Amino acid sequence: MDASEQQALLQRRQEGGRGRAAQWWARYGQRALPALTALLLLGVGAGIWAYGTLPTSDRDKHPYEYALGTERIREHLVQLLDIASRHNGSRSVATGHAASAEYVEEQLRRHGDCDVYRQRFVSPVWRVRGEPRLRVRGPVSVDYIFGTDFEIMRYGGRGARIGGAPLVEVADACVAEGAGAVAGRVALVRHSGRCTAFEAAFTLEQLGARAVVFARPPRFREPSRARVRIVDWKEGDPLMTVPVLSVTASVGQLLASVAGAARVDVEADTSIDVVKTFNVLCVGRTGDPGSTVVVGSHLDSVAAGPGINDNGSGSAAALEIRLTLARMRHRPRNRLVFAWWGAEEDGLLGSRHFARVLAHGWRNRWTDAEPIDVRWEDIALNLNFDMLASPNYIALVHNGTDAPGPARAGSCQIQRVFEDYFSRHAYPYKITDMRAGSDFVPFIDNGVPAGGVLTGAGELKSVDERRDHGGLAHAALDTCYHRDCDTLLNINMVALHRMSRAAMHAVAILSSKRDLRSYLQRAS
Ligand SMILES: *[C@@H]1O[C@H](CO)[C@@H](O)[C@H](O)[C@H]1NC(C)=O
Ligand SMILES: *[C@@H]1O[C@H](CO)[C@@H](O)[C@H](O)[C@H]1NC(C)=O
Ligand SMILES: CC(=O)N[C@H]1CO[C@H](CO)[C@@H](O)[C@@H]1O
Ligand SMILES: [Zn+2]
Repeated sequence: MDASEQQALLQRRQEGGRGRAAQWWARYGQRALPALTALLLLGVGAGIWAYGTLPTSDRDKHPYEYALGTERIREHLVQLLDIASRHNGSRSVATGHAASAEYVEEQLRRHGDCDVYRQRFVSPVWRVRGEPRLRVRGPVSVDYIFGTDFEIMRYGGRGARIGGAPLVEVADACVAEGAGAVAGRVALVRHSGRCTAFEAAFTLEQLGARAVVFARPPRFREPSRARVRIVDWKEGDPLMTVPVLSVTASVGQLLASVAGAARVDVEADTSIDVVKTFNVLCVGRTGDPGSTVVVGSHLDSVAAGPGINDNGSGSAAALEIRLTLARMRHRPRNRLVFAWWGAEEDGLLGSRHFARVLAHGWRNRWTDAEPIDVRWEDIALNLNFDMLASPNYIALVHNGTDAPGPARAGSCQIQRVFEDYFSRHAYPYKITDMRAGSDFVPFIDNGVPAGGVLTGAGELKSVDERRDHGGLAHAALDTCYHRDCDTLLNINMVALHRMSRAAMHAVAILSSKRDLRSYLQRAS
């Protein structure tokens, strides 16, 4: 076949094809037109409907997260700061905590959609009213410098004026028999290690010591301001009465060399009062109580400042999360309990009290009058929000692997929920430890998985961290940590925005999770 024949053949085929289509259209096309039009309109309609209902943007997929208003959180912080200013510049257990709690309670009662309870307990409050003195008279006489040579340890006694007391070095402060004749003397302790500072000091007080002086090991350059108190102190537990000082290793060495010959003067104008305080609980009315999610933050500040970042930012964010969920009529699958802990700055006493009552059936004079409808075995997990707006912040997520055995798998799952949020927004974040320092401790210690986010405190930002997270290197993440400048100016609004939404994300995801318990047990 040659080329022209082939072309002719092709042309005939095309014409034939066109011919058949034209015939079909002539026979059926006129009648099919309305049906085809209807089908087309139906398709367009379905498309529009699907577009309107299916989650298409990030905002549609995470409505709670986007509904959280950073400005509203800031408004709560303005209120908390105002409360602090009316209470000698602080919101501690002894000052503005109760007024802060009343503000939170009022907001919850009006707009929170939950049952509001107070859980009462007592907390020791330690105060230093004047500068303490430590003087040695004898072969050498020295007036030691407060803050440089010596410190008064926190919770170290109710104040005393001791003049010319004999000094005795104690070989082993942990065992009463080895303590020797300390009655009426000032006891110097250079080696303790087998017991806590409180156990050693309290043993010596029981034996009649008039004051206790701990010398620091040489590797520390400064005297210690650690607490000398039972860590998880509760009503009825003892507290120190006599002064407890810490001195540097070199001062300790000098004191030891003159012990026996020297006399010491100790003056301390301090007090310990045991005051009533409380946790505020907001118990949700819907969702399965058998898989309760406890969202906690601490409401009190240190005595030294108003605590607007520490930890007002966490508690204001938690409040606004609760109010936003209520406004949006959120119906969680798992019950939500929000807790504003008291006395965190005095050693997590509020959250420890909660765990002691619920997990261990501990009773104090108020527990029977407070029928709070939460059982420990009902709690599936704890989310903790502490400082969320440090000025030189790093977005930190707690390391779930740090949680002890039974709480570990769940804590890792919670960590992942937070990581999802930061990855989805391409926000830099870093994993930080979850061992001590905030209110998740009583939960993980009693088998409940926990997690949370935070923005850092007094630690310095490294050069590497600056590269990855911005801000200033060689500067503290929060230079106002535990100081009087922790005010609204100390709030980083970008951090507050990102971190509060991270918190909301976790609350929304975990409270809506089907089979939350088995989800938490799933290995990574
Ligand atoms: C504030 O301090 C003054 C003087 O120290 C004291 O009298 C007053 O009771 C304090 N107020 C509050 C609310 O703590
Ligand atoms: C998390 O904690 C575990 C155990 O304490 C540790 O081995 C791991 O390195 C930590 N991870 C990070 C990213 O810090
Ligand atoms: C996240 C954080 O740093 N929170 C702080 C809140 O207050 C407690 C008690 O001082 C600190 O230990 C926490 O570090
Ligand atoms: Zn603090």
